[in-house]
Amino acid sequence: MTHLLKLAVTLLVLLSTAAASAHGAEQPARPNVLFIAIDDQNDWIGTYGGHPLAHTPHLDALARRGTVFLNAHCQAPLCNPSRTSLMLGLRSTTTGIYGLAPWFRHLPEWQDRVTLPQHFKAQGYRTLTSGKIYHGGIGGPDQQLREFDLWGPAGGIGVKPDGKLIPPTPGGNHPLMDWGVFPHRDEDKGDYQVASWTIQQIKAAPKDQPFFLAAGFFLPHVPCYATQRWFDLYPDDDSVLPPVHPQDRQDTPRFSWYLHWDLPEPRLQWLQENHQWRNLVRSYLASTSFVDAQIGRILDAVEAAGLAEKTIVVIWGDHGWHLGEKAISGKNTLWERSTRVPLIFAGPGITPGGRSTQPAELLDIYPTLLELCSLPPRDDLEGISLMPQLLDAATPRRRPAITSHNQGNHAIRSERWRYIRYADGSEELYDMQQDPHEWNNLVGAPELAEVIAEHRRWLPQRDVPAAAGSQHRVLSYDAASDEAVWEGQTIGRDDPIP
Ligand SMILES: [Ca+2]
Ligand SMILES: [Ca+2]
Repeated sequence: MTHLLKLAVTLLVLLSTAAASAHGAEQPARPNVLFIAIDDQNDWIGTYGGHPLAHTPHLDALARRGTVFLNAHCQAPLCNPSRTSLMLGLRSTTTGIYGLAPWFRHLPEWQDRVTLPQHFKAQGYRTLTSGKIYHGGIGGPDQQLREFDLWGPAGGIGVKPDGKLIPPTPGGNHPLMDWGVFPHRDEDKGDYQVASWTIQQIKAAPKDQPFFLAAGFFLPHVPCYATQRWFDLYPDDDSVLPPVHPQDRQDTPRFSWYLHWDLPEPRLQWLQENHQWRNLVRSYLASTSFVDAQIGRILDAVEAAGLAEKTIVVIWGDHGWHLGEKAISGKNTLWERSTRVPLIFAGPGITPGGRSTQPAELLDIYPTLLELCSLPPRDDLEGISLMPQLLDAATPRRRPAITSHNQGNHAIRSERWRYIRYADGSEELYDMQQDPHEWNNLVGAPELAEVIAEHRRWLPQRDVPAAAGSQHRVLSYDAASDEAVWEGQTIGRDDPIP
């Protein structure tokens, strides 16, 4: 070898080493993304500590291998607005998508908006999906192929009992309001099939093209049906019940009821009177453990395929769920039980064992994944990359997490506090360190005026009315007439709370 050639080889080695270290040691240039959603999953997950008995060994193991955001919150406490926000990288207060309709492609301003998977596709990724990622209503095969390259099973409930397992529920005995154990096979559940299809895609993944693979689990969304083995993980006694304060709503504003005024999800009082509270709690926990097992099957497949070091895993829930807290079941609130969600990242470039208590938003997933995969950043996203926390979980974040439910109603969650402001100006403040169940509304305390002022600063500047075609769980408020309208029905100031 000539002297010149030796020099050239040395230079090349030096250059490639520098390029590799710029991306972190041994980190693949374009890792795969495994993007897993869990519907209506609150913080009842082992590593989150939201319920002391929650049995989720696979999520807990993933958390140890990655970084967990313990103070992560949805941008809207409802499927369609939360998922639309995450996938577009925009708040519901920017799009006006607050209800279960419209599908954002039906609005001219978002018709061509590049979603998270579309951005990956434009950068050469193969995009695949199954189960519930979007809320639905996407349209026929042609429209579907605009969103993802390949569509697997739709998932959902799967096998159902012949009739409802619980007594008729108030507000029309909605078919989804059901839960319990009945004899069936796990293999016949929609979520099992979503996991099986996802595993097949991992096994068959082309070696020369990275993938963005989305899997959306339906449970623990109601109806929470599970087989006996998942119920057996939980005691059949009242030790499973979450702590509730019997007079908890005495210091919450009347307007807080307007956010979930008239819904099929039963109130706590109905659950108690019909001996369904414990059954619902066990069914929800059983469903969570079942989904955890499906996620475990997928993660095992990633490992078996030798892709663990080449695949970013991100797991998120679209919003939480109340199981008796604040006198209700369901979502559609601005409290912790409804806004706090699992958010876990693992894979190349992510520090193992990280546990961040900094506020994080689902909105942050989009820019974070772009940075993790070294894709071109975008300047039109409202989230902020979590990369600093994925490297060092203690890195502070200035911005609190913001959740909105319809125009004018917002929660601001900082590291210590939750501040809520409703459209009629009524407010709440909770000290989450001293009062993790949010039992004591401190908003009137004069010594906390500065805390309140600091949190008020973060109320969204842009706060648009509901978009055209908005339907289901849509609330509007007119300050001039002090009139609130819930799903087209005016709520009077003295109307009894349903
Ligand atoms: Ca949901
Ligand atoms: Ca209270």
